[in-house]
Amino acid sequence: MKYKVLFAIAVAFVAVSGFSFAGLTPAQAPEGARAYIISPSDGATVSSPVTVVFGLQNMGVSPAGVERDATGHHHLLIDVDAMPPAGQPIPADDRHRHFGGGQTQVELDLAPGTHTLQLLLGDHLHVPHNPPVASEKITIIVE
Ligand SMILES: [Cu+2]
Repeated sequence: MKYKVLFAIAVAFVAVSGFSFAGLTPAQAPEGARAYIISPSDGATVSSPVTVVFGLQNMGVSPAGVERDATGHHHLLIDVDAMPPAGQPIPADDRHRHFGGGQTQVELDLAPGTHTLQLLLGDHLHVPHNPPVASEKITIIVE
């Protein structure tokens, strides 16, 4: 639950420093930045728990709360249809998972059925970069 604590700290920082969410300036995405899901592969049939491994090119991973150029932390969107809005922190709930500790993989408990997974990088304040660094959305079948 470390990511929830880090998220809370970042939200508290934003509140204290008086920024409004709408006024956040997203971090610039470096040239050629690319997020991708290393595994599972698109269309795979898997069993729960599912190990999801996050890939990132031309960009580094920093924990939430650490402001450093050309870095961010991973978010995994689970069964999310619409990309979270630009210029705002990515929601934190069961379908928008934050990896604010700088993690690059997760063991996911998923109910049997079809699910989609997509990565979205966020900056130190959990705001998607400009332009957003997101993976392709993959579909998996959980037995
Ligand atoms: Cu985050």
